[in-house]
Amino acid sequence: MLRFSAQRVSSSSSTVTVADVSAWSPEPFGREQERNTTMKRAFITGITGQDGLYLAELLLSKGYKVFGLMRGQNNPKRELLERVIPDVEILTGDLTDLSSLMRAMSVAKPDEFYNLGAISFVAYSWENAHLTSEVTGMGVLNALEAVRLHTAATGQQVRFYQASSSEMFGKVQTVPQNEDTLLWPRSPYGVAKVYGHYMTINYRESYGMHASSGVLFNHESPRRGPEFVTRKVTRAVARISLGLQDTLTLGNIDAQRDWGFAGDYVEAMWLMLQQDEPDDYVISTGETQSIRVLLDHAFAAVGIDDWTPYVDFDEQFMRPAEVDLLVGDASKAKEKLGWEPRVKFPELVSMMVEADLREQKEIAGL
Ligand code: NAP
Ligand code: G4F
Repeated sequence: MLRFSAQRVSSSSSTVTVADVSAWSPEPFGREQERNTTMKRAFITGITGQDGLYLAELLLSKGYKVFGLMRGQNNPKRELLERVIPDVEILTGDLTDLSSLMRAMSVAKPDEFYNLGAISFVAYSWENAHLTSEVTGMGVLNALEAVRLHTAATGQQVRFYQASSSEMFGKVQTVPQNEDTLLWPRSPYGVAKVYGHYMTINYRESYGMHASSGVLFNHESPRRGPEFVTRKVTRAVARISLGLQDTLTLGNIDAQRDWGFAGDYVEAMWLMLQQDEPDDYVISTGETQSIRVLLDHAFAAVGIDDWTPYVDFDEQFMRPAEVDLLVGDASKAKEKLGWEPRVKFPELVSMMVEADLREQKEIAGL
């Protein structure tokens, strides 16, 4: 049973709304693989992001003590975190600052380190290629170094998860893509992720670190940032159906993505760190849809069969180099982790449209 409701969180400078999906209660995956998690400690970078929130909830539900890294001197998402996941201890720091990570490690003393922090918006990465390389690429090196130095100083073994991405496949060399597919990134973000991916493998091979990479395909939820195409569409569809917006402007609607539900995908992250041996895993649904099909489902959810009058094209949303087709083969994750996605694409889109309808009604006082 999936239940979603929108929450509004006010801060002094802005009002942030978030779909509260904390009521989402998964059937536990891989019970037989569960180690004794009594007060195990986890440290998450990217705690304020979509995946950080779901992962923190998952780990808290398993009895972990969870620490999250938050950047900035007055991050507007602090209040959101304190409301949605009050049991998480927030530590300040930045992936570009190794000393801040070391300080956070000395407090968190984690058994498991999930490196989810990144500049994650592909389009933005062309405009801010250097910054993206620093955070999304070099940030991984800093995270790995923080773990290595912490272990050297304390003797504590720390398992490490790196949030790798299907964007690394770029100009895809096989269909579907699996762990052996040649990487051919098409964006500064993709290049930075390839660096982080191989650095994670290198630390595993060089230092014997329990370091695993999840090569995750696109995953979405009501918590997805509104800059990404799924949430941009579901939010606009909700607003159009409520008479709050006339049209939706997009770029390349022929691109195809393998879209899953973020709540399912964070389970795979956790499972990777419960294995005796570290490894790399593709996580995907195995099904791909174009943005046209996304539009079909999203508009149908509010009773609109023909979306063409509502959708415009603008060159500004086209990318210098596009990833045309992504579809993943997650057989290894199924076989070794016992992981499979549960939420199907139509259900995911309906869930997001419904959450956006609730949120937009609340904002508009309808
Ligand atoms: P997201 O919602 O964009 O969250 C990114 C997180 O990174 C935010 O918490 C952000 O903090 C943090 N961050 C940004 N710059 C930072 C810095 N300099 N130091 C520390 N933290 C920083 O991303 P997501 O969708 O949850 O994805 C999580 C991870 O998985 C990312 O690494 C992403 O690249 C990767 N990934 C995502 C997908 C997907 O489809 N969602 C697929 C494959 C891989 P602020 O809130 O302060 O900005
Ligand atoms: O939703 P998107 O911005 O996601 P994209 O580029 O696939 O990246 C996401 O998934 C990656 C995994 O493969 C992650 F690593 C990454 O961090 C991020 O989470 O765009 C999806 C597709 C693209 O082909 C884009 O060109 O939608 C197309 N699109 C068309 N019009 C648009 C728009 N994308 C956005 N964001 N906005 C548009 O108006």
